[in-house]
Amino acid sequence: MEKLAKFAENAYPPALVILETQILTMETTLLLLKPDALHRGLVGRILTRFEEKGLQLVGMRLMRMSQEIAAKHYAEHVERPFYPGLVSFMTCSPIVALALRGPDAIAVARRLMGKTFGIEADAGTIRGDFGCSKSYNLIHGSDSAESAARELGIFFPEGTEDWDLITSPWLWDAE
Ligand code: 3AN
Repeated sequence: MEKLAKFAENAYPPALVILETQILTMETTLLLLKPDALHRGLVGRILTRFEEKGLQLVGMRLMRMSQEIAAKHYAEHVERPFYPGLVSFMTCSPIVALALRGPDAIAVARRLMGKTFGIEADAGTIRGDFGCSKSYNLIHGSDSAESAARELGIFFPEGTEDWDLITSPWLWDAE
């Protein structure tokens, strides 16, 4: 009994008082590791960035992006001059689709990715550290809650994996 009381007193992580302003929204985001990431052998290193940050892997698929999936995924860009090249690039060889969960995961993942092309992306970001192309940019990440829901539906139609990350109290303040 005494031992148990002692343990609770020194429980890890210590119970924190979470202020209203610290409450974060749990989100799941969709990332695509593009063909250049696979050809360059960067899948592991890119995934490591997200794991180290504390996002939870809840979906992972090595797959081909078909013309149909490309048309759905990039529907908003169909009129853009770069659209045909973008679709050829994304369908030329396999990609890896990832679903990652965590507090504010959509914005957190976008910050880790950096600006659209490596040439202007900050050092320390994935695009900033691993590339200087103005066409190939290694990774896609959902840019809003609406796109995340839509894109997760395209790449993980059967849903994502629901599992407990035992380190989450250390990473996410709660859960
Ligand atoms: P991001 O991926 O940073 O959200 P968006 O949404 O502006 O970038 O563009 C979607 C994708 O379209 C980019 N990931 C990139 O692959 C491609 N793209 C955007 N602008 C260009 C461009 N000027 N030339 C070629 N591809 C482009």
